[in-house]
Amino acid sequence: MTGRFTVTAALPYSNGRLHVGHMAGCYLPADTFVRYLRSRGEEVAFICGSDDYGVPVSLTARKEGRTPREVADFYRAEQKRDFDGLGIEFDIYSGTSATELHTERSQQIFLSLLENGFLEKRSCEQLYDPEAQMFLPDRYVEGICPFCDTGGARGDQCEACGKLLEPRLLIRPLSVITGAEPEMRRTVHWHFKLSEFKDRLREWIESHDEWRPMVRNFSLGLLEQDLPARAITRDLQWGVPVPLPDDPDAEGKVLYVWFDAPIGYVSFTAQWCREQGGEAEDYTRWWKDPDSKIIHFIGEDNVVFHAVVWPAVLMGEGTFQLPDNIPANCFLNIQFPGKEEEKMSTSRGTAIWIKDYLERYQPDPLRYYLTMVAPERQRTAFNFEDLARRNNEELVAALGNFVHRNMTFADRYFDGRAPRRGDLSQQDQEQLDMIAGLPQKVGCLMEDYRFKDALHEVMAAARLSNKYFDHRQPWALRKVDMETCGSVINVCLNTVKTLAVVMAPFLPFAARKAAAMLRAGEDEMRWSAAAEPLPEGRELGEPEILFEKMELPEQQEG
Ligand code: B3M
Ligand code: ZN
Repeated sequence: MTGRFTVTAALPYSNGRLHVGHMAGCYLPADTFVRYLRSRGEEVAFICGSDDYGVPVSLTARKEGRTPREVADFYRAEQKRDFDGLGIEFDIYSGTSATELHTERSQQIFLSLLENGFLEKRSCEQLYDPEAQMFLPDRYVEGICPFCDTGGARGDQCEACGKLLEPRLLIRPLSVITGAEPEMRRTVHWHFKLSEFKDRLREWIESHDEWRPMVRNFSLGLLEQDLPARAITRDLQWGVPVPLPDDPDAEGKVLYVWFDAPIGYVSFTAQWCREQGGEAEDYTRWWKDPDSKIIHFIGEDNVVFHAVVWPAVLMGEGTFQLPDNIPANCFLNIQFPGKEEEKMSTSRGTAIWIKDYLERYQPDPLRYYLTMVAPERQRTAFNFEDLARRNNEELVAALGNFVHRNMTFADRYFDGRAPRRGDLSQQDQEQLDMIAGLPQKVGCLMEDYRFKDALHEVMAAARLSNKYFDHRQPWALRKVDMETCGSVINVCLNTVKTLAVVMAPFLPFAARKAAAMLRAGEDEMRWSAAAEPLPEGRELGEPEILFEKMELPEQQEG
């Protein structure tokens, strides 16, 4: 795996703060992956921003008595704080309503599709709210899902079964704004002829047998069914205007939010290129050059849009590369003490907010836990007690302890310097071999998007290293054989260095501290330098604790 990577994470709707479910879904794995690539010295663009248009933001604006633009600007800034606090470092965090480049790019892609014959203007029936006097697209309507019978299904997609919906397919639909029973009215919309891409999509997805089975099977399953042409315009104010000034039918219409949102990845890349002092057009390097690999990190509910609709749009447009992989995570449920596992839900208040967590705790333990329970293959659950326990038993007792006991040992008995490596025993050599193989082992798993397994390898190495330390007993050797003791500490400090490099994508804050203690520069912290020996005699920094013990929420009260 070498070259240039365009890595995106799903654009959150700018209508609320972010919780642990969002992070586990796509932002944390994306950030971990990007940190790994950068450590390998790859060229990476890490692109994200908010999804501002459409019904979700409009509904929040209505509820909060603000304009959609105010809501989008407000939450975009708040979300950025959540990301910063957790160390999720995008190259750009923009917003679909925050740059003209997005309007231009979206309109241009719409026009290309029209020109290439993949759009069709059609008269159709839509739900209309007679009280509010407006059409009710997407989430403006809720009702019963015709596929799985679950109530409270939203007009765009059923959360329970993941199927794409249309408001008029809902059983007993009601207007979310007024509660009124909607009536049917005729309107005109541009439809995207998705079915024309069926064969190409199937061939393309089938050629990617390295994708996660959930993503592959779900998408291939959709291609087995009918793919009706989908309306990509809406009768709304808030959105990218349909760019057909000479067509009276286009008046008062905007692009559907799921049409313009993925284009955000492209327009934000253009904005970033410009901010870097280049031209907006330089985005083509990241999106049209076959040497660039495009990787979309998303949550399970977004698979249909990223693995089917968006690639079809790109095929229809004709000049873009298709995504190389779409690593989607499943949902993260939540489990409160003494309760059953349940769905994380903003509206029911069953979520843990990043902002609340960061008021009390360090970011790394949350990153650690969310990777260890990551829903990479199936849904898993967040449990706060489990987080605290794993922090204490794993981060503090294994990884943190190994680093700390060696840094303090060198500080105390070797004058704060890396001791010389003399003759090595078989155990010393085995420890060095174990560490030397670690970057490769962890790296292969990262490249396979198996972040949980990769982190397990790091932790297994930390545990073995503690065992090595215990066996070699440097505290006893110190009294009888300072030379051998020095060799053992030398091996251990080299272990700290390798661990610091391989933990960095997961635990960037702790890794930075460890690097500072080793006085290791950026070059020494590269993936390829992970097992290169630390210079003997190197003056070390002050020993510091990497991870604090976490108290369980109940214990704090008492
Ligand atoms: N905003 C849906 C969501 O937040 C949507 C993702 C857009 S990615 C281009 O789940
Ligand atoms: Zn359903």
